[in-house]
Amino acid sequence: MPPKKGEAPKPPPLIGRFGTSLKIGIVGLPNVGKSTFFNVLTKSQAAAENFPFCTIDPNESRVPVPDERYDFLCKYHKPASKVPAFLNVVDIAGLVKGAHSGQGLGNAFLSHINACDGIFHMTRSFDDEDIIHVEGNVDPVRDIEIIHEELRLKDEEMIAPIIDKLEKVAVRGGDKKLKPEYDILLKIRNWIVEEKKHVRFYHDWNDKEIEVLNKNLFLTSKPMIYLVNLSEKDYIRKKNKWLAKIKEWVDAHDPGSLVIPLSGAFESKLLDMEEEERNKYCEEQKTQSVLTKIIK
Ligand SMILES: Nc1nc2c(ncn2[C@@H]2O[C@H](COP(=O)(O)OP(=O)(O)OP(=O)(O)O)[C@@H](O)[C@H]2O)c(=O)[nH]1
Ligand SMILES: [Mg+2]
Repeated sequence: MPPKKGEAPKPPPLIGRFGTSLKIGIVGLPNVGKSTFFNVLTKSQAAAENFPFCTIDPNESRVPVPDERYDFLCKYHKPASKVPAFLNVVDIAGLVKGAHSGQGLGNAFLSHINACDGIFHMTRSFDDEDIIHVEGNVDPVRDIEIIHEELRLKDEEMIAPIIDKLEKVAVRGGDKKLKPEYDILLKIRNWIVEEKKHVRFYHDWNDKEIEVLNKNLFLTSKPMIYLVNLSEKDYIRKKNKWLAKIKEWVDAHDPGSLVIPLSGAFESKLLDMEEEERNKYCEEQKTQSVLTKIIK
């Protein structure tokens, strides 16, 4: 149910098993700037923090999370070994329509998303005739819906055998202990399959339901941050015709999730500069890199 007027919206429940190192996958259509963002994120942080970051493979990298409290503790206690919190970032290949049934690079990549705790959903809001758009034109709201539908369809596929298996024991087998779990799964299925919604969109799952959701980690229950890739010009002037539309869409469908504008082109440019030049450029343009904010 939507919150009543005047009532603050309830924050989404946190679904998932989170450890000390989080793994975030960059997801989006092909050619929207995911790898560019992955590169600037991993390189810039390694350089800025002077931390021996570890590339796990070309598509997965460890990014330390900047934290003044941590720096303060290290300075005072001078521990023999220092292990900052870090984020594992995974650059996942582009998804296209039909990916859940194996289109494009399809299914394998959906399983890469499955291994992540959260999702950076990258959308393209920059115009550039030279960069092919798989859908023919720039329309990030449509693109968000395409990606969402693929994730949802994958969950649809995933929940079916879970329910079948449980039905055998809980309903036909008459194992009463399992009946509540079965009923919860039916409710989850109804939400995903009939309502055609993401698990994350519903904020009123109760504790028992969250327990079942934690046992079966659906793609659409993963926390999502929307990254809007702008041209450098739009990023600097903080204006882009799609931003309000995307924000509106997210507030209406996925309330509570963050929308962060960035510019892959701008961040790459900064990365190629020496520190002094970079500071001067940011000062002149009255802007700064958004990478630290994203990581935090
Ligand atoms: N103009 C412009 N081009 C960009 C920007 N970010 C990325 N590109 C270009 O877009 C193309 C695709 O960028 P990638 O980062 O490889 O895109 P991707 O999302 O990883 O693509 P796939 O791996 O194919 O899914 C490259 O030619 C980039 O140079 C940007 O902010 N502005
Ligand atoms: Mg890529």
